[in-house]
Amino acid sequence: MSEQGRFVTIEGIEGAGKSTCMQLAARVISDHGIELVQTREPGGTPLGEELRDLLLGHRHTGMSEDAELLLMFAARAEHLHRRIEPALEQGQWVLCDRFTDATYAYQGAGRGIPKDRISVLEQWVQGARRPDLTILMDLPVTLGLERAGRRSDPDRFEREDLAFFERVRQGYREIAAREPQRVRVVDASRALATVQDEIRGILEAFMEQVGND
Ligand code: T5A
Repeated sequence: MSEQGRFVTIEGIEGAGKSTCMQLAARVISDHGIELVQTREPGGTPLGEELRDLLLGHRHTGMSEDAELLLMFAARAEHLHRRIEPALEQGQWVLCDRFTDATYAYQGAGRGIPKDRISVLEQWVQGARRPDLTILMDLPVTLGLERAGRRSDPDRFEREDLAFFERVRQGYREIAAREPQRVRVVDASRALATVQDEIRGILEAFMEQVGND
């Protein structure tokens, strides 16, 4: 049986540069001859992408917090079952734009849903599966929203107020403080080339460490 792949996630508030840096991260990993699945949450499967449309679109602006939380985990259950677990089992790596840290940050810190309720769903849907490495792209909320706003019409989350995103950012930083081994914080307010150099360094160090395990 081949060795299990590794699960790498990229997190951060709106406009942090996750999508931009996913491309670079994918290249750095593939350049080491590692087979890679590149995906995102919510989404990553046909059902997950439909749930993403419901979650980010404006057809259900008054969606309850619990419905939002459960839809995130419904998409995640499908994603794990159809894409993430099969890829990892085959020894491929998975690079995912957002995962459950986003749920703790947005639905937990942002919306105020207690952590222990989220952790029940995390256990149920994921079992022991957790990311092996998470890159948290951190930057001031105003800068992130400014960058995101330049690019597209606001989705349902992007219409939240500044205080919401401050709580989300803080939620992410608390996760990083609790799990410094897994979560590497990158200052994403700097020039793109500088941010990408740091991400490259983190990934190369991680691949070397995995190679030595
Ligand atoms: N969500 C998700 C939850 O609430 N709970 C969950 O469990 C999960 C999984 C998903 C939404 O769902 C929520 C969170 C989100 O609100 P999304 O589209 O996946 O939405 O995520 P967004 O954060 O909305 O994606 P964005 O595209 O806005 O942000 P990115 O990907 O971080 O930013 P990116 O790369 O598109 O860059 C934005 C702009 O900035 C420029 C880029 O060129 C681009 O124009 N840029 C820089 N400019 C200057 N300097 C730099 N260093 C730059 N880096 C990027």
